[in-house]
Amino acid sequence: MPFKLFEVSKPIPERKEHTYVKHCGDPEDCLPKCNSKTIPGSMTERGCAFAGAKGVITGAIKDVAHIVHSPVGCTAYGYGTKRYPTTTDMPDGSQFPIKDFNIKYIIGTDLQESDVVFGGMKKLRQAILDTNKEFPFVSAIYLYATCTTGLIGDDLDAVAKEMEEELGKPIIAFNAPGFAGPTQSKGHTIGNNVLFSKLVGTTEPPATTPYDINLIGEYNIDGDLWLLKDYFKEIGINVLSTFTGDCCHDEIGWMHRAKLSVVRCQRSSTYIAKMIEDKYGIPYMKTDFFSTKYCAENLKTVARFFGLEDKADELIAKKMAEVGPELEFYRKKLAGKKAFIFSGGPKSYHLSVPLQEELDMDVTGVSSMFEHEDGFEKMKSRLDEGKLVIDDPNALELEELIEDYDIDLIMGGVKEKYFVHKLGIPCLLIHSYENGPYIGFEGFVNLARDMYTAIYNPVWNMLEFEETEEPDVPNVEEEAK
Ligand code: CFM
Repeated sequence: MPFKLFEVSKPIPERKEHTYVKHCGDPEDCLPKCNSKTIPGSMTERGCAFAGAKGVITGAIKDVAHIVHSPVGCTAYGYGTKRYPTTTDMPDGSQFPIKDFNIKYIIGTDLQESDVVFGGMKKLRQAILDTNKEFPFVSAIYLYATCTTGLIGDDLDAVAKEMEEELGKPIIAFNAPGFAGPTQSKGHTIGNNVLFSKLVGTTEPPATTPYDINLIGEYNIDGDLWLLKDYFKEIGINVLSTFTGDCCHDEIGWMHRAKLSVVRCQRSSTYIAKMIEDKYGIPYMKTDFFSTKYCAENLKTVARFFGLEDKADELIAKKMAEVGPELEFYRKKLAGKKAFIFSGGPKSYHLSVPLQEELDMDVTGVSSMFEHEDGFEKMKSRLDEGKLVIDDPNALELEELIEDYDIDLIMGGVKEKYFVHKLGIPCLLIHSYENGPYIGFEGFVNLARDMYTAIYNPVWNMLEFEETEEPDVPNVEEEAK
């Protein structure tokens, strides 16, 4: 195995199982170990289950107040959104009364030691009353358990039920304390289950058409959703509900009225699409709109369902004529550049083939924070012989990877960006994006442009590195003696 992953520092032997070098002859189920608890001592970049529920699934819902039942840290953590912009447009044509809509309402219960000892439900009730008084215009109030309240056993469902009756406003509890699972992925599942069981089937849309879809797992990162919505509109397809980018509380309730569910992010939200299919008989399809090739293919597949393939062809031809020449420029500039993709999971397989086939880049490997076996199968199937597939890499491993594989560009998140820059390598944000949207035809040009400007930035030629000795790793056990 050419990949000497664990030589930077003290090795963590168990990490070996989380790394796989693709050999085409290997059986299909030969994958890195994944979706398991983080190994102690490995400085993971994962998020927790609360982050998965609030940060990913519900945080983009624009007309609700989110109460995080926690000491102040989780509230502050939950306040940072994923850069999912929203409009003030409501489905009935009205406007939500608050202008600065990109700041979603988040309220904390600021638990203290006495609340931990005597219970925090009283404080939670008060927070709901205060929220209702301060923000009477929100459509619903969502409550979040965190590690602290999960451990002390506060019953959020009971408080939600009691206060919903008292206030006459929907109050929904999400019991996804940080420790509920090994990663944020567990929070996705819980978020899907709660929204499905509590909301779907409870409201009716203002109007329906024979061409209505649910666009599921599209969170409108830097405007991705708006681009896709425009494409569908041009084809003649109506997005009845979005789960959950730029969406309203009531929209979730009428997802059972769509004709088809289109699943964009397959890790975080296939769950609800499946539950809607099982209960209401609405079929779903898993899709991929990153890059011109996938976007064209998948728009056609969705359009075909409604007999609108000709319209899709027209749109694709028009878009390709628009983006083709610029993409060709970037293809020449990016050809042969080595990229490593580190996302939560899905973006690692969405982007690997487009980078290779449409931009002639060399994808050295991919990794994921929280994917499960099915996602890793897709990642592996989209890579060539000898490429790397890594579960939950830590900073030291990424550092070694950059050095050993002579990487030109890391595609990752804010946790990696600055230490990668310190190594003299560009790092492009593919979670929240640099200058998105990145989805669809125009989005792929934006991505290519950002990769080009990152790699060709003259700053990388101005850096000088001094050779330094690797410091000895202190032996904590010895010193403690
Ligand atoms: Fe789905 Fe997403 Fe992703 Fe995700 Fe995420 Fe994300 Fe991601 Mo960051 S919902 S799984 S939990 S595609 S925030 S928009 S980029 S890790 S690969």
